[in-house]
Amino acid sequence: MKRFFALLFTLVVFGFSAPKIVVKHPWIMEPPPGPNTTMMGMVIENQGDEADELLKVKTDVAKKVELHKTVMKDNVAKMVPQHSVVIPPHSKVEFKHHGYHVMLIGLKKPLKSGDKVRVELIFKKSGKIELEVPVVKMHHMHH
Ligand SMILES: [Cu+2]
Repeated sequence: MKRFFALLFTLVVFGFSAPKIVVKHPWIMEPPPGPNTTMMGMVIENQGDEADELLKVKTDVAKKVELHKTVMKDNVAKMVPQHSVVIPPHSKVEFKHHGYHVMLIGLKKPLKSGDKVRVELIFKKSGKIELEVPVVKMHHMHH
């Protein structure tokens, strides 16, 4: 019996490959005057041996949150909603103005630089990751 547990332990520790998600440098852009919408960026790093997938982003400050990807079409930048974003093993995906980003649509209160916003990321395998995301001022809006 002891040997069985030792074997099981070995399998769990060394035989189990999994994604390992680390989120770095999250930010939310201080919304420009006008549209009640802003953008969130971050770097999602997967240090594990298996891919993971960002399925959903949740926050109380916006009515709706969407995953977007900016693509060039006929020389015009267009934002295309994404169902999910795959984070391959041993790599990182940067969320920023161009490329992938998180769109916060229908802000329920004004966000000012210096504010902190609670955001939940939901991954297919890693589950829920909670973040405190600072609101920052940006000088250029590439959108
Ligand atoms: Cu967008």
